[in-house]
Amino acid sequence: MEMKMLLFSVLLWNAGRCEVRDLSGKQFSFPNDPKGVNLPHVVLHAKTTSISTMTICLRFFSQLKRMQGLFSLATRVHENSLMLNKDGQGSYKVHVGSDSYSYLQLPTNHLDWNSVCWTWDSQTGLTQLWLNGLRTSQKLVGMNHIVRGDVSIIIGQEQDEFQGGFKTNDSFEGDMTDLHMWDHVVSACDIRSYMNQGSFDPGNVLNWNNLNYTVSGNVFTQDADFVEPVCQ
Ligand SMILES: *[C@@H]1O[C@H](CO)[C@@H](O)[C@H](O)[C@H]1NC(C)=O
Ligand SMILES: *[C@@H]1O[C@H](CO)[C@@H](O)[C@H](O)[C@H]1NC(C)=O
Ligand SMILES: [Ca+2]
Repeated sequence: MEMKMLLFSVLLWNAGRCEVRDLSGKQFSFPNDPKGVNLPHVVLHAKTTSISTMTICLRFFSQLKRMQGLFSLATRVHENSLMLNKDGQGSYKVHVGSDSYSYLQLPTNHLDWNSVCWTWDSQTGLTQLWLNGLRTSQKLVGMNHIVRGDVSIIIGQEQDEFQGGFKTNDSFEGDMTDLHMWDHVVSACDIRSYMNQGSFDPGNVLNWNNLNYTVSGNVFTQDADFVEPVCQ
């Protein structure tokens, strides 16, 4: 009986609540998860069933020097349908369908924010990564691939199966803010503007200023300090 109650409350707690909020000036904080039982993560709800061109931008702050997932979009066919992760040396891996490319050892801050944008166009396969105002050259990944069907978008954990398959050794630890996703390749000018705190058109697939999300486990919503706060 007691066990059933416990299970029930764990299920309830895990089920979380869908929230739609303007998170501008806010961040999700993912502290460490010493017992590894919470698998803290945030599900981002997007209304999309087909993606052939996209840009994702986000800012993260993390001291962790191991592999960690930054963005994980899975379909029922491809667990790493659109995935971005980084390792301890600052190498970033972009994954599209069953194709991937690793940008080796990009200069990454460990005691400050990192602004990262990733663009991909299936028609040409061209993909590019931006980090803190710098950019990589164009690479080819996932040419002619189209992300189809139900999508499951998760931050905080990396999916090794649709909506699950989380492992504590590639979970995200730190803070994340200003996550946007567009269904087109955002211009270099707008990306530079995003990185320099300028104005930009918010994402039309995921919009931090109007985000539909569900939190699970120890994830905290706090004031972000990417834009220098004015102290009261
Ligand atoms: C938020 O996402 C949930 C789950 O996909 C959906 O049922 C709900 O309609 C969405 N809310 C809004 C306001 O889009
Ligand atoms: C994480 O652990 C799993 C097994 O639990 C292993 O297969 C995988 O390679 C590990 N990943 C990293 C990034 O160390
Ligand atoms: Ca995976």
